[in-house]
Amino acid sequence: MDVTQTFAATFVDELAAQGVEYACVSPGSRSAPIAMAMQRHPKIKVIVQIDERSSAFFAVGLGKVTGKPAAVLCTSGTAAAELHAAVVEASYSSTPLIVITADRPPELQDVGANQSIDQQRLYGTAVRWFFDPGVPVEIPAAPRIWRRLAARAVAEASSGPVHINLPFREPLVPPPGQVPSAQGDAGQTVTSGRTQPTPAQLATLASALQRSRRPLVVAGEMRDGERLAPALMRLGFPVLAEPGSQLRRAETGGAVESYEALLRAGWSLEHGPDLVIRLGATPTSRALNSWLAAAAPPTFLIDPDHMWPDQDHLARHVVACDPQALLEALPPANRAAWRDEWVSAGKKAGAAISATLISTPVHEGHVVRALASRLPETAQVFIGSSMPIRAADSFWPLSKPQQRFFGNRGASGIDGLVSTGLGVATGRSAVPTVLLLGDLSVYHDMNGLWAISRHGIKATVVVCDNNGGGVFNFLPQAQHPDVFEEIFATPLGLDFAQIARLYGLVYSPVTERSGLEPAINDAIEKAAPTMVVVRFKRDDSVSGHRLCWEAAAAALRS
Ligand SMILES: Cc1ncc(C[n+]2csc(CCOP(=O)(O)OP(=O)(O)O)c2C)c(N)n1
Ligand SMILES: [Mg+2]
Repeated sequence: MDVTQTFAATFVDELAAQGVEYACVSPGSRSAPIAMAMQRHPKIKVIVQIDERSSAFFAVGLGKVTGKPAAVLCTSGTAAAELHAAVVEASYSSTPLIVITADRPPELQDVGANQSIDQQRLYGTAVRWFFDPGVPVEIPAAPRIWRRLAARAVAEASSGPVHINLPFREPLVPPPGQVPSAQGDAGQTVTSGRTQPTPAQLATLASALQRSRRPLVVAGEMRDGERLAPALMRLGFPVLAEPGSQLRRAETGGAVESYEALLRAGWSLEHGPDLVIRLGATPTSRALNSWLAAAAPPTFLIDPDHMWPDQDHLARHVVACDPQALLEALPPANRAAWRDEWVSAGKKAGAAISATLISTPVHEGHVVRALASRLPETAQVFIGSSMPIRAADSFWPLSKPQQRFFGNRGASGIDGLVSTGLGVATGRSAVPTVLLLGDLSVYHDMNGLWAISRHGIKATVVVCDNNGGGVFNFLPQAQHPDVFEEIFATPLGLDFAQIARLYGLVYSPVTERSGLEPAINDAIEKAAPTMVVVRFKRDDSVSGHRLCWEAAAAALRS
């Protein structure tokens, strides 16, 4: 058997032995040896997609939900460049991902050969590890070397993307009827563990907390954030947790509802913390970030992945260790009165917002509340960038323990969101998945919708169709009406009924508040994947948000 084929079978077998379960594959010739090995491997599920960009984002979704890297495979040339956006998202969100690009051999590089580009370090600093082993050759111990390559790729990808560039010489496929087999022993063991807090790290935080009267926890997007809930419950501090932190739930203890309203109302100015513990990514809420920047309380940034998520350079202590081990080791502190002040103010603000939503035209806030009220106890939501992620932060009440929230907050693109959401749905297919996306975002990754029917994915796509980029209506460019619609809002004027039909989804349009909850409920319960399209005006969103903040402020004053 040709060495290329044996290499491919062995390399793929070791990927599987290291726990890689999914391979997102796009068609091509140069990638044939690996594609065939993946398709034939009994433990690897192949997800085929034509669009490499969608394919790579799908793999990112799989990585986010499973915590294990999915492999993405493509052929040489522009195909490899299509993966770049997803690599960037994986890099900045510390998402496991293994990108495998097939390549021309050295003699076909830089000589004008067809479909050959420079793929060396194509993704620059966005990858945790790049390696090009060269064209496979027969040397002693080759199977061990090939297996090591796969094992190391998986290990290096544990907290971000890895790029393996594989040049192949022809013939790229074996003669018909011949199937290569893997060589060598599978399963080299590569283990790593979470960094435990040092005694000094613990002592510094514990003594600061002992002095603190008004400690506050701020939790941004985090994988597995829910495992911190018991420790936070025991500590009993107020927690400002965005949905993607997995900590906005009663089980966290001090989770504060509608905290954004407290900040916007200025209530927080008289209730400032004297110490902040930051967990996870930089918060989404602009109001929260600017309040923290202005108040600048002594801040402990818990940063296990060395991401330095501290845009305002506030952290006095950057603590690189496992947050769970750190929080669990802290002595209990009783700050219940302070916690309850925040929690009850949040409840008051939340109730005022609910009352306001009853009488205002539909906007994202209504969609979020309807989704929260109809979402099954066990479910996951993939929340798109732009207004959906902000609206979820502003309007999602406390969630149930078995509900999980994901987004592409690494680089906050509006690209690849359909596919990342469908990757999340596929990686944990036993629970209902809802994608909450803006209309431009759906358009940007319409190709990604194809996977739903091709791969039998069960998901509900809820589209906030405000005919354009509604987020811009909240920004200063909205004050320039002569250019605003053309170059910022960019209304598409697309008929989503036709998009749903093209990709085989049930189309469920909503225009009235009263239709929202039933439509979402039906969609989640239906066996057929459904696109719920909620139409509303961008202006109604701006005024509707303002009314909510005003009502909350009034309630807090009373
Ligand atoms: C790939 C990419 N291109 C452009 C942007 C800039 N951008 C941010 S929000 C947005 C509009 C998104 O519109 P839509 O998905 O309809 O969401 P809405 O703002 O209406 O909620 C754009 C173009 C981006 N974040 N990512
Ligand atoms: Mg929109």
